[in-house]
Amino acid sequence: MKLFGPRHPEEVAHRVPPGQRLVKGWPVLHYGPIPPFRPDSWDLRVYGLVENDYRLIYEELKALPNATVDADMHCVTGWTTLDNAWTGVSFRTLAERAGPRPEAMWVIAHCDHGYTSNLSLQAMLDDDVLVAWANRGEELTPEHGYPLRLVVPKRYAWKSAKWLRGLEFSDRNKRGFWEVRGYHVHADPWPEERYSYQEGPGAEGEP
Ligand SMILES: Nc1nc2c(c(=O)[nH]1)N[C@H]1C(S)=C(S)[C@@H](COP(=O)(O)O)O[C@H]1N2
Ligand SMILES: [Mo]
Repeated sequence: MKLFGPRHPEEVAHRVPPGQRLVKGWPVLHYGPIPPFRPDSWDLRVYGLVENDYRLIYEELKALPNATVDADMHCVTGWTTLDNAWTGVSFRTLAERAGPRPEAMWVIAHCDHGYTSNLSLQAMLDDDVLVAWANRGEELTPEHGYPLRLVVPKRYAWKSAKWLRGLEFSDRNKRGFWEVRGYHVHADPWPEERYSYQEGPGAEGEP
C-alpha cells in the first residue's frame, strides 16, 4: 500500500469518479457544530431489528478486533481524496455480534446533534465498511469525527457519518438527513447516484 509516494496519472484517473476532482489536503465538511466528546457518557448503541441489541462504551469498542482499510473518499460537492488509511472496527464485526433479523434490510447511522444517514444492509456489509477513530495512523481530529465515525468508502461521503452514536437495523428505508433533502439513497459515485430523482422505482422497498 503506497500512501504518500507519487502516483501514476492513469492510476489516479481510474480512481476519481466522473464529476469529481482530486484535491490536496483533507477538506472539512458538515452541517452544524462539532459535538464535544464526553467519555463518561459516550456510548455506541447497536439496535433495532437484531437478536441482541447492545451498547458499547469507548474502551469496549476499541477492544474489539481492529481493522485498517485503505479507502478513497468522494464528497458529492465534487472533491475526492485518495488513500485514507482508516483504523477502527469492521461494521461486520458489530453486525455479527448483534445478529440482524431476516427482515433487517436497512441500516440508519445516528450521530450526536441528530445527523443521520441510511444505507442498505447489503451495502453496509461490504468488507471495507468500518467505524473508525484514526486516519493514517493519527487519531481523528474533532472536526473529522472524533471519537468515532462511520466510513463507507464506496459511497458518497455524506454516508460516512461523523460523531457516530448509533447503528439501527430496520426493515424500512428511513431516509437520513441528506436523503430526505433530495440526495440518493444508494449514492454510488461511479454511476453518479447523486440525487433522489435518479432513484429507480424499487429504491423505497428492497435495497
Ligand atoms: N454527523 C455528521 N456527519 C457527516 C456530515 C454532517 O454534516 N454531520 N457531513 C458529511 C459529508 S457531506 C461529508 S463530505 C463528510 C466529510 O467528512 P470530513 O469533514 O472528515 O472530510 O462527512 C459526512 N459526515
Ligand atoms: Mo459531502
